[in-house]
Amino acid sequence: MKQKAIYTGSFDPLTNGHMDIITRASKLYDKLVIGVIFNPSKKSMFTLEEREEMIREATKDLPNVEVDHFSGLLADYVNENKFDVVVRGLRATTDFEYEIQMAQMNARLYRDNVETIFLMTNPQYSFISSSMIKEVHSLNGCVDGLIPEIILEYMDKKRKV
Ligand code: COD
Repeated sequence: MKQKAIYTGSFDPLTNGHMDIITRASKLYDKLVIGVIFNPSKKSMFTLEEREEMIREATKDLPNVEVDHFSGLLADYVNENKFDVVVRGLRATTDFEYEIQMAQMNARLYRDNVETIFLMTNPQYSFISSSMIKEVHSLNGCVDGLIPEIILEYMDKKRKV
C-alpha cells in the first residue's frame, strides 16, 4: 500500500534535528510532505515564503519530499489532503507530554484512520531546537553542524539586514 506522510512544524528555522527526521521518514513512506505552519499572529524570524524556500533547498536531494504550508487545524489539513501518517520527532520526556496530548486530540479530529508516528531523535541532535539556534546565532555564537549550511547562509543574511 502506498503511504503518504506529513511532517509539520514551525521550522523557524529548519535544524539538523528536523533534517534527520525528514531523511529517515522519507525512507519509510512513498511520499513525505513537509507542512510549514502559517500563523500570522506568531512572530517568526523567517516569513512563510522564506521557510518554505529554505526547506526546498535543504531537501532538494530527497526526491519523494515536497514542501507545503497550512494554517488552522492540522487535522483539517490532514483530512483534506488524505494523509495516512503524521510524523513527529521526539527529543525528550518534555516533548512526549506535549506530543501525546496533541496526538490524542488530533486522533479525535481525523476523519480517516490516520496514525501518528514518533521517530526518536538522533542523540547527536537531541539538544537542538530552533529557538536555541536563533539565540546562539544572534549573539554571534557558532551553530556550525547544527543546521544545514544553506540555512546558515539565510541566517547570516538576515543578521546583516
Ligand atoms: N530532533 C528531533 N525532532 C525534533 C528536533 C530535534 N532536534 N527538533 C524538533 N523536532 C521535532 C518536534 O518534536 C516536532 O515533532 C517537529 O520536529 C517540528 O518541530 P518545530 O519546533 O519546528 O514545530 P512545532 O512543534 O512548534 O510545531 C507545532 C505544530 C505547528 C505542528 C502544531 O502547533 C500544530 O499542528 N498546530 C496547528 C493547530 C492545531 O491543529 N492545533 C491543535 C493541536 S491538538
